[in-house]
Amino acid sequence: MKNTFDSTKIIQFQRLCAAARTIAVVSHTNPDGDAIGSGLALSGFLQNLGHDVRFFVPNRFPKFLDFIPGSERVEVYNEACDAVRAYISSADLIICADFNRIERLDKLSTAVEENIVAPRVLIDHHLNPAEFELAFSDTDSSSTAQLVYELILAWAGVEAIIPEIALPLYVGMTTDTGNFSYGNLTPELYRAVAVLVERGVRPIEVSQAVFNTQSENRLRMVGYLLSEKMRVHAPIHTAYITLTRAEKTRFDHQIGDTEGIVNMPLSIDIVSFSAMFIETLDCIKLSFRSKGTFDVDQFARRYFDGGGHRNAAGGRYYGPMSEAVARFEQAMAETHPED
Ligand SMILES: [Mn+2]
Repeated sequence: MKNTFDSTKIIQFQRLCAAARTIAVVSHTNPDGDAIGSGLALSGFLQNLGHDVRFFVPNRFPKFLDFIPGSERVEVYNEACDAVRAYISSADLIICADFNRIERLDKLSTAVEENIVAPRVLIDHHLNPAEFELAFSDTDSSSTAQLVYELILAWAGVEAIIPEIALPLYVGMTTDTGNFSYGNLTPELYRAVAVLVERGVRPIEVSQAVFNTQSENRLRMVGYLLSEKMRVHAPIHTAYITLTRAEKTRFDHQIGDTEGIVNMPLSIDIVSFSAMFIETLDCIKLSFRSKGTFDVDQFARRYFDGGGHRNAAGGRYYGPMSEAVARFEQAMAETHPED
């Protein structure tokens, strides 16, 4: 049995919250379903206990997450810079959800760094977390939402999992596991899901809202990328896709539209490693996914200044797309992922 949520740590966390007049929950840049779901659940839970809590992310989250009741509570830094900065830099407690290093907050990290008095608490499942005053870190967990679920359960029992908290927790779990198809699918995860369903979550409605609400443009972009842009290197079980800014414009790309595309080549029988290159204003963003034992966290660290989990990681490259691809090809020649 893991001691991520042993009673000493829970008591320490309760004390930190009790001593804080204001609490800032923060999550990472390009927030995904787990960032938003775990942040909303945690901030909602603490709010219900009477704490003054606000939840912040550095930039806008994908539109499909708007269906979560309470999503209007998420405060986006680049839409209200000064007010957000003032609250965070003077908060009495900062809780970091679903990321492992303050840099992952990009521009929001300045506000956190400015606050030199507030203790920082981590709740996260990414590898190699930085030092925090108190850390609930479990890299074997499917999602941060699963950790928030266990934290709430250990603190306040199942009664605290009211429907407005159950739903965002479920969204975090289902998005970080591709609707329960990859990642760490443990008995504990399914037990948590069972409880969330008992507490009012309707899985079919969530699936519809999360997975079946893409735009026509997005679906056409996926078709184009798979047909025209996917390269498969059968001998080394590898596939990759590149997406340029011009192509994004052509398909009226919206935030979140590239989500999940990197997983698609893994559905090819002989592919066990998939990469996606996305051109942004200042760099090429890379995503890596694997099935089986190939460690994409190590790969991302070694070649692309990134990291993540064994089967899902990210990185970046500063330079043109052609160079990023050349570096990738070179890296592949050195690593040879096998089944
Ligand atoms: Mn996560």
